[in-house]
Parts: sequence; structure tokens; C-alpha cells
Amino acid sequence: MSFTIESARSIFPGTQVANAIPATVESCNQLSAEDQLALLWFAYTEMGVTITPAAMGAANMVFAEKTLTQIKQMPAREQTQVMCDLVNHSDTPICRTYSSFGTNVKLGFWYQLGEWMKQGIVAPIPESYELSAQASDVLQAIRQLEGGQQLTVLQNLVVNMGYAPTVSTQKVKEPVVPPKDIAPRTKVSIEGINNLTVLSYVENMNAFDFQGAVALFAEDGALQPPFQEPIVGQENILVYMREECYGLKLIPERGVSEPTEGEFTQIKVTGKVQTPWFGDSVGINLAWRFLLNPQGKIFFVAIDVLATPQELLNMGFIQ
Ligand code: EQ3
Repeated sequence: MSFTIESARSIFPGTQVANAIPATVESCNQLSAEDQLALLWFAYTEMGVTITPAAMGAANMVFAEKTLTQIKQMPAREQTQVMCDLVNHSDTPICRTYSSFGTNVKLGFWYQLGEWMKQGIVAPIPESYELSAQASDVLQAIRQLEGGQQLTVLQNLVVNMGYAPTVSTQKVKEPVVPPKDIAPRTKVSIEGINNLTVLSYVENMNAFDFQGAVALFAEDGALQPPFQEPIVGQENILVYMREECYGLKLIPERGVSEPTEGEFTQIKVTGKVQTPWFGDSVGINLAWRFLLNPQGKIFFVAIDVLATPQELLNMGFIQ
């Protein structure tokens, strides 16, 4: 029997994924726009981690400049309306433009608005704003998540704002700007793993050599980001990586490798990833579940956010 992408998704079924993340995102989405904005403000200001302004360099902020300037020049009431529209997925020109941004531009856009809110340039969340009872419950749920999981919730909420019609969106592909520099290569070692494909994957990703990383995949191979459907095919994976992975630092720690059906090899690696937004002050605990085909190419890799730090040690195969 050979694998399909669908069957590959369930390798290492014992991996405990942080399901509190989609659950929290879902409960936040149930709140009114004002509550969501205030909740995000309170969560963000409470989190105690500060964005490295240099991270803005990882985002192609030119795409957002015009919209940001437009918002800056609006009267306070309109600024608040724009922010509510974004949360409500309203069909407005700004919401459509926002939806065409990649993840890092969306995060940078809100970072900038947040800075302007602090400076009084953009309408702030009133200090006296009283969250509804449901919103206070969601804030409590966010407080209970560990740092990396809180950021994942925030990232998810921000990424899903805006208006994207379900048919024929003209998605702006970011690589219109010149490619970013390739970082110096560093050798990686992973306890328990000597598989060259996996080691090169990490080395290429950390050097932002996405072409090199994609070349390690089978032509019809797939990459499944946390809580998302798999992205299938080398070309699509490359577009995704160019848009989402610049500035990430993969820090794998340990892994197991074992042969499986049809001369495939399954490899589970656990470790951390650092995002350019917070540098080395936050590490998100992750697992990479690789399935290599008989030619040693990546047929499938899933990236999962782990439920607990203990999961970093859990290499269990069949549980
Ligand atoms: C202004 C304020 C505060 C209030 C206003 O009312 C509303 C909003 C939205 C506000 C602003 C909020 C802001 C500025 C939020 C910023 C959040 C940020 C910067 C979050 C960043 C999160 C980054 C994360 C979670 C990165 C995770 C990366 C992962 C999991 C990478 C995984 C990958 C690996 C390891 C691979 O091997 C392949 C690729 C892949 C990407 C899947």
C-alpha cells in the first residue's frame, strides 16, 4: 500500500496538538467587533512581550503604506469604523486591500496601528472600556495559554480579518519586490536524527533558501502548516514559504526515524520556532511530522503547535 496526502496526515497519531488555539480563536470570533478589538488590545498590552521593531523589515510594509496613511488622516470615528469593518469582514475597499496582504504585512499593519493608538494618532480603545462577560471569559482563556500559543491565537485572528470574496480574488503575490537576502548557513544537529533530507530542510529554511527547501519535496509533496489544510505541490509551497517564512528560526531538538509502509520513512522531530516579531524572547513548541518517499524526498510534512512543553519529549509512535 502506498500513502496518499490524506493518509499521510495521520502519521504519528499520538502527537498532542494545542487544540485550545482554534477553540479560543473561534470563541473570539463570536464576539462583537468592539469587544474583539478591545480584547485584542488588552491581551496584547498584557502579554509582556514586545515586538522587535526590526521585525518590520521582515514584512514588505510598502504594500500597506498607502492604506495606513489613509487611516492616519481620518477622523477618529472613521478610524474606529475601519477597524470594526476589518473584524466584521465587511466589503469595503480597505478590507479588500487588507485581505490581499500576506501574514507579515497584516501583523505589521496592526503593529503600526497599535503604535499610533498609543501615541493618540489613531482612535484608542478607551481605558474605561468594559468587556462583555463573554469577552472577559475569552481573555481569561488567552491568559491561560503559554506565550507561543497566545501569539498563535493573535496571529490567527489578525490573518482572518478583512474581506476576501470566495471567488476570484486578485491576491497580491509579495515576491514582486526583490528577493530577500539569504542568511548565512549554519549546520544543524538533531538528537536521534541523521537523515540528510530533514537536516537540509532545517538548514535551508534557516538560510531563507526556500528554493533549496522546496527542492527537497517530491513534485506532488505537501506541507501542512498548523491548523491548516495541506499546501500541495512544489510551486505552491514555494509561494507560501516566500510569503510566510522569511525571518523564522527553526530550532529542532530531537527526533525519531522509522521505516513504514511501502518503503517510506516517517520521522518526527520536536523543537521550537522563533518568529522575527519577537526574536529569541518567545519560542513556539512544535513538532514536524515528516513522511519521506522511497527516493528520500519529502512526500508530506505537517507542522503542529504542541499542547504542552512535555510533548517535546514525547516521541511515541503508536499510542
Ligand atoms: C493594536 C491591537 C493591539 C488592538 C486592536 O484593537 C486590534 C489588534 C489586532 C491589535 C494588534 C495586534 C498585534 C500587533 C498583534 C501581533 C501579533 C504577532 C506579531 C504575532 C506573531 C505570531 C507569530 C507566530 C505565531 C509564528 C509562528 C510560526 C510558525 C508556527 C512557523 C511554522 C512553520 C515551520 C516551522 C516550517 O517548518 C514550515 C513553515 C511554517 C510557517 C508552517
